[in-house]
Amino acid sequence: MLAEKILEYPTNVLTDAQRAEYFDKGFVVLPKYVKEPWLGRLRAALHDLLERSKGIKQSDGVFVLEAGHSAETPRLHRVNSPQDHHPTFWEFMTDPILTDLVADVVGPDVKFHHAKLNVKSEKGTQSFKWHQDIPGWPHTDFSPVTVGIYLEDCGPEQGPLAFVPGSHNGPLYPSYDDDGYFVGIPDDLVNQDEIELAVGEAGTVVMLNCRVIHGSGINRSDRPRPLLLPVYSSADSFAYTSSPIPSPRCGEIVRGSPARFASFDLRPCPVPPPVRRNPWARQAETAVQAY
Ligand SMILES: O=C(O)CCC(=O)C(=O)O
Ligand SMILES: [Fe+2]
Repeated sequence: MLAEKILEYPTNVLTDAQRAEYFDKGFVVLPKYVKEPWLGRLRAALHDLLERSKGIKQSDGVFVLEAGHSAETPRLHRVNSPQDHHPTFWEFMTDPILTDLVADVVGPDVKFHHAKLNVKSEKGTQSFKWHQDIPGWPHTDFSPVTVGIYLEDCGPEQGPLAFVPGSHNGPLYPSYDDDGYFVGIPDDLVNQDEIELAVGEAGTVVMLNCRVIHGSGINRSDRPRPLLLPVYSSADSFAYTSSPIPSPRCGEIVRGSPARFASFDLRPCPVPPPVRRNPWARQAETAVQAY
């Protein structure tokens, strides 16, 4: 659904000012939006996944490990599709606490696309280089939104999400190298003076539009930075490719009704090369682990 149409609906959760901020800047931060008991349940689910990762020695399609990972000290960069590996995550991602919120920026009919849980363990992790998400999973319009939920407090030293405000109104960058790896956006295209950090206490939510330039630095602190990142779109927005982070739940309508017609935004959207490579296959060589 296009922005003009979305804005015809009243909001459920956001104030008009918060929704205007999302459409103006490409992101909005909602301090301490998720509270107990959800926070405790989500942390317990993360704990279960960390326990499960202890048996893993190499990154695979689910667990992306950080250097130094061991059974004694599990160190995770990311868990792909957490909603398929612990029921609490899917229950949360389909609860009105999120789906009503998402409806405020995509319209009343909401479709799930994929999710990840970026743990960014303490004491030195890979960063997420500057990038836009939509070249990773192009859609017929630009309604897709990622909802980031900080499961623990996140300060500037923990590698919080960082944004170039307003960049969702600029061009989209092709984002892949000649070998089919997602490489994001060159650092020199980003003016360091414009960057805004999204920090906050546990439960703080960041909604980011699929076009906005964002990234995050190395977590050099002694605390992890677990950030749950489900992605949704309007029900009438359709992906051009299969999801790079697959899930049997991709395409599920989590609020309202399925679409009978697709929505089209005529602004160009770059598509991935025919063969995409697994970024985690060369984790040591590149900091890009994004979209
Ligand atoms: O976890 C982060 O800091 C950023 C992750 C991100 O942008 C992505 O996974 O697309
Ligand atoms: Fe991203």
